[in-house]
Amino acid sequence: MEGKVLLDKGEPAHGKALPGRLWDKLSKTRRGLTDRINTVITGKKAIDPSLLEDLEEILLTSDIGVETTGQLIEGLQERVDQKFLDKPEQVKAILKEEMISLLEASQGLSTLNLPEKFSGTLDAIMFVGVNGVGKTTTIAKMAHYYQSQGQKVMLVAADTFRAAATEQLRIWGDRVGAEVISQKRGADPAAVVFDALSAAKARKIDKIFIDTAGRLHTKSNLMEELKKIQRVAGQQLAGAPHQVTLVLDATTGQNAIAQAQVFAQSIGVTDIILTKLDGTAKGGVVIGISRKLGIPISFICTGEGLEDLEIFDPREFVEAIFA
Ligand SMILES: Nc1nc2c(ncn2[C@@H]2O[C@H](COP(=O)(O)OP(=O)(O)OP(=O)(O)O)[C@@H](O)[C@H]2O)c(=O)[nH]1
Ligand SMILES: [Mg+2]
Repeated sequence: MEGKVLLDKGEPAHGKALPGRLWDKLSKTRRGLTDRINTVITGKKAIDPSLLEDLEEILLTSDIGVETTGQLIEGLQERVDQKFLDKPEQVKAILKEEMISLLEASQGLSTLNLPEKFSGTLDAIMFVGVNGVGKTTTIAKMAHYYQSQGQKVMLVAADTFRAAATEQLRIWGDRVGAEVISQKRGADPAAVVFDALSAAKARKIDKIFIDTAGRLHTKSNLMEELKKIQRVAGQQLAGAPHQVTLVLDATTGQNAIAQAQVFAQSIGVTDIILTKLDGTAKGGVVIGISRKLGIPISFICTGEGLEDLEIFDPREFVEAIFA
């Protein structure tokens, strides 16, 4: 008798944690995905081809991508064929686990400085991406994040092309209390980085964030400029840049995948940050990008403020877009 009482007390209240900040921020994607899936499975008695077609359509319009959607639907079909799956209400739980394992597979490929890692020596992190994706804002958030972890950070204005770029980085630098290294407009970005690394070594900085110009990934001369920055950085500091972080705007959906492929092929990318997940129903693109490129996602951004940066956690993310 007594044992039974104890067992009852030990059970979690409703088996679920309270929805957190990420849950609120990802509401648009969740509505597009979960609410629509709920609608198609409610009242269905069996998993028939028309249900799978409806699910396929929903996954595609959430920007998960054609191939990844195909893989998820095939996985469901196989389970139906093997009689491991027959109830429509089981579909969500299976899709969720599949998405988490797709994401975890790419995260596992990484051996680099993901957020938890603190090397104890100077790390140079170069930010790349097309115009307006959120590079400069994300650098400010990262600087703020690492400072709160007790690290010394420095920002480098290697976008010497756009008139207001250095000024914008300065304003963020002032706000977070980090030093910003810059030169005059039109200076060689590689030279700016070379000098900044020298200053960072002298000042015992832990992390230096390099802001590069927003550039169209189709312009090869601009890719050459990024390669030059990489080369010259390595001459000043062995192994620099230690990370090449590609920033992608989640609201651009499948176009973000195309950009990622070009950057990955041209200059190499160590990790990806997805921004603007707060304003979009296309959050599924995170899963497509991860599966297609096999590049780990280090952080995601969900707003314009300094605190709107989250360490990417596959399970937490999928739980927030899939209820
Ligand atoms: N809603 C939302 N807006 C964001 C987020 N990240 C950046 N932004 C906004 O996106 C706009 C562009 O951000 P920037 O940081 O200037 O982008 P960038 O890549 O540095 O742009 P360029 O230097 O011109 O290439 C700004 O208005 C930011 O406030 C985010 O996570 N959510
Ligand atoms: Mg910028």
